[in-house]
Amino acid sequence: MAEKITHSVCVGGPIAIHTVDGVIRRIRPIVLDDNDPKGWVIKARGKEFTPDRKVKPAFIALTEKNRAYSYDRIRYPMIREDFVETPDGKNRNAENRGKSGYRRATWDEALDLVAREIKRLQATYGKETVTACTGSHHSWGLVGYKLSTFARFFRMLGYTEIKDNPDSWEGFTWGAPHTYGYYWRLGGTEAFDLLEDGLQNVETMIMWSHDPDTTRGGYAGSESTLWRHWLNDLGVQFIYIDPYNNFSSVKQADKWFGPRPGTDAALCEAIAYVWITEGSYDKDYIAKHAHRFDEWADYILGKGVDKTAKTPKYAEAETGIPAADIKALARRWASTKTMGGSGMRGGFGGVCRTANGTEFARLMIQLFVMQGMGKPGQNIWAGTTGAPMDYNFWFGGYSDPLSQIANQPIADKTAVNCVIQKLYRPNVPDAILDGHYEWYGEGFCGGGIDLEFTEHIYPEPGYNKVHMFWRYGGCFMGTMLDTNKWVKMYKSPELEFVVNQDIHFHGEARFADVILPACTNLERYDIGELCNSGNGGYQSHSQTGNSWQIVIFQDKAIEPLWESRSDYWIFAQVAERLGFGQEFSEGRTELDWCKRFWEKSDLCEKISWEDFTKKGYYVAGVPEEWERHFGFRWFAEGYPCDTPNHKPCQEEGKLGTFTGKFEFVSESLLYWAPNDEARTPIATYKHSWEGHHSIKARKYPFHLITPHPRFDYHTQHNESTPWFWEIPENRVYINGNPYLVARIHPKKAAEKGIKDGDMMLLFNERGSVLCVARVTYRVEENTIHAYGSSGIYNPVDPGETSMDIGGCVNILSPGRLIGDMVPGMAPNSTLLDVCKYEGPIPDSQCFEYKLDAVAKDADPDAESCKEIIEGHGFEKIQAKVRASYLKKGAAAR
Ligand SMILES: Nc1nc2c(c(=O)[nH]1)N[C@H]1C(S)=C(S)[C@@H](COP(=O)(O)OP(=O)(O)OC[C@H]3O[C@@H](n4cnc5c(=O)[nH]c(N)nc54)[C@H](O)[C@@H]3O)O[C@H]1N2
Ligand SMILES: Nc1nc2c(c(=O)[nH]1)N[C@H]1C(S)=C(S)[C@@H](COP(=O)(O)OP(=O)(O)OC[C@H]3O[C@@H](n4cnc5c(=O)[nH]c(N)nc54)[C@H](O)[C@@H]3O)O[C@H]1N2
Ligand SMILES: [Mo]
Repeated sequence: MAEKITHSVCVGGPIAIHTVDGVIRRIRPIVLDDNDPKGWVIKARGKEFTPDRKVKPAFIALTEKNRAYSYDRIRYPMIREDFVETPDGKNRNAENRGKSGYRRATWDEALDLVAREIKRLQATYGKETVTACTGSHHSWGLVGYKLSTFARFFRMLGYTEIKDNPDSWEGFTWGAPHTYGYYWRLGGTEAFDLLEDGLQNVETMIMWSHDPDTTRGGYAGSESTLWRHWLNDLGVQFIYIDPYNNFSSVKQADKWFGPRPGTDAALCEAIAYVWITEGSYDKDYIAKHAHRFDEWADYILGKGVDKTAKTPKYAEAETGIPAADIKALARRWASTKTMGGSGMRGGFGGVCRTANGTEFARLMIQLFVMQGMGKPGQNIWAGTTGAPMDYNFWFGGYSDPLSQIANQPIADKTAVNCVIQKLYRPNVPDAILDGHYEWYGEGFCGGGIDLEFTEHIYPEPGYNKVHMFWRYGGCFMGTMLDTNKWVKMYKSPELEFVVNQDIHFHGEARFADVILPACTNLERYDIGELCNSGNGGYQSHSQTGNSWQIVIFQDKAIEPLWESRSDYWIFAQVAERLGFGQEFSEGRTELDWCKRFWEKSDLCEKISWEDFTKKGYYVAGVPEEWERHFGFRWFAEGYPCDTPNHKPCQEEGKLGTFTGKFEFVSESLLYWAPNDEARTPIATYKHSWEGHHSIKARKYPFHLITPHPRFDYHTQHNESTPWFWEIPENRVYINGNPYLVARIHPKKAAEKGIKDGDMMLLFNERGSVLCVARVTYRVEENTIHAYGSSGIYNPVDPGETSMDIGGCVNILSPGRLIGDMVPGMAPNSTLLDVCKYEGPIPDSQCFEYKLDAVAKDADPDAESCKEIIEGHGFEKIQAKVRASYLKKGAAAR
């Protein structure tokens, strides 16, 4: 037996992969050895805290074996059965996309077709006729990353780029810079060294729209769970504010507040009201550091244009939280050292993805400012970041332009896109279907606040429209908005040619003319530093979400399965056919590129290439007396900024706002957008355009919230890992189909005649999704909770905008953006109604479509892979999946 242990990083953290005879047997945490450096020690309140000597993956990472051998891997290149390669691109049966079957093709046939179509289309309409887009997330590794390999190929080709919306940060990106700058962190905060500050000083933690045990596993693994247990052991009290009593809250909360979704800004205003009327805020700090505070205070006290005092009673009417509780919360916050924040990094959270997201973000920051933000134990810090690190060791994260194979110095030549026309991701279907679209912003606006106000128009004057879509990943049915519009777009003959390149057969794959099977990052070489997302307009030093700073050689654990190939190989092949193969690869293999990252970073000074690739990882130790740079301390104490990610303004002791102070009346909004109704110069609570005050609420009385899935990383795991479907809080089998669980309050369930375990239809004017009801006091009364951005897209009538039985709740979300000038997504501002579903139980055979498309083992060549799988128990999973799909009659429960 040939046994091997290799290492990798996935979206759920680092893993060690045990293989035997070329087959993955186990996925394990990485356990450090005696040669690795010692961990940091934080001394706090008479105790010492140090991390365990292993690197802890999130549980989603432990599914990597299942994901590699999944039943829904795309195994061969495929071409739509009724696709006709007409010379003018017309009459290609576009309307059948989504329901047509596929035939297996050879790689040569598929790649030749793709190259021919690119040539034809670009010769006819110009370079801009091709557009392409990845998801927000990607398998980990700097070589294969979307900003590396994908970007290199498409920039060299020339194409209409699709700008991502800052989906994780929305309200913070578009709101927070107008209060405290930090546009270069997309409105997120700086949490440097706040783990130590928290352990030493904090008394109360406000976990606002935050479920860290669920979400922090993304990127950092489960490292920070232990830190929050340490805080518990020190007697710190935790307050959770979330319409759903989420998993971390159930485990940890001393108190849970369940506001009506999208009304948190009113809660902020009332907390401020209590502090102002009781005099319990830091007046000296405000006098020194705040701009136009008094005007805002007047507004809170009812002396503003609306003449309404923002009393706890006023907030009770909006949020549903009793006024006495609001007062108690405000008083505890003011009388104890309090830290906290919104969502996974303090500047995220489902609440920032609502129609009121910018206003909440600004008001929440203002509250922390009122208590002296930056003083010991008083800060925005969500208990998930801010571990000590060696700031002098640089390896590079995926958003660093210096760490992408699209650019120098990793490549000899930087790839430059010659097309300036752009599309905006949430509105790609609108642009294609209407032929015209206008929007504000640059997607991610890390380069400056002014970028938020740039105007774009599609098509750009003098440019042609897009006629080819190369979709890399297939998740948008489950992760974008009002997603049935993507169905309509795919069926439009405006798109003459559609390619889908993914690892698993996700929702959009079935709308492609050609499907190209990529392999997982366990089947190719790569390199990456755990949790380092880089400095390219994101949040620098995100590795502080992790206890160990660790760079990993992502060795190839197994050969690509079936006929899948690495994305690099696929792009190199097409580049070859289009005449820029050599320019694309610069003669390098993927392993050669990995070595470039070692060579061009500090890693080469620390460990030889041979030792690094042999051991598989390198841990950068933290010096015993590490440099401390507490987030915001410099500002609170009035010295030039010393945190590692500073800007010139901060060296002068100023914030990145117009005035350099915390702006309670925003000068940047007064300057650029004085009439913007969604985001006013004074941040205020505003009724949602889709909320309980809307006329629509008469018909659709419930708020749907669709947070990030506890049992998935967006669409990447649930769909391909059937054992997740056995978790009763995730899915419940009925008639062989694993239905997503949606949660409803007992009072409302009774009114609707719905019992726990009943089939419950979620519906509004945009579509309907059939779920299984969980009747629970864990949701606020007016809320329906169902994990979003993860559904298995499974319409009963394939290819149509019909009822879905896969839990694809993003079908129900509004396509409307936060404001006319605020192009953020707001999936948590969705109204709908529910009913007990008593219609015919859908025939789960429609799943067969997917299986047929991916699992046809017609060719005997497939045998070797099949043997691998059968020899190691995967056949059982496979059989089970099939049986459950096919089972009819009695419910499987
Ligand atoms: N309702 C609702 N919707 C939301 C959100 C919400 O809170 N609620 N949150 C939003 C947020 S913050 C985010 S980040 C987005 C996430 O939305 P997406 O980024 O769209 O979601 P993923 O499922 O991560 O999509 C990744 C896709 O890329 C593919 N892929 C991964 N690695 C590779 C690779 O190496 N090669 C190839 N070829 N393909 C690969 C995967 O198979 C998958 O199809 O969802 C957003 N949507
Ligand atoms: N397991 C897992 N982990 C992940 C991800 C994943 O898909 N799965 N995705 C990763 C990504 S890309 C990101 S951006 C982060 C996202 O991290 P977050 O933005 O923090 O995650 P969410 O789940 O959207 O929001 C957190 C909480 O907000 C609550 N919430 C929703 N609406 C409201 C509201 O109106 N008011 C209040 N007070 N609370 C509200 C939800 O119930 C949820 O418990 O997570 C990352 N980690
Ligand atoms: Mo995200």
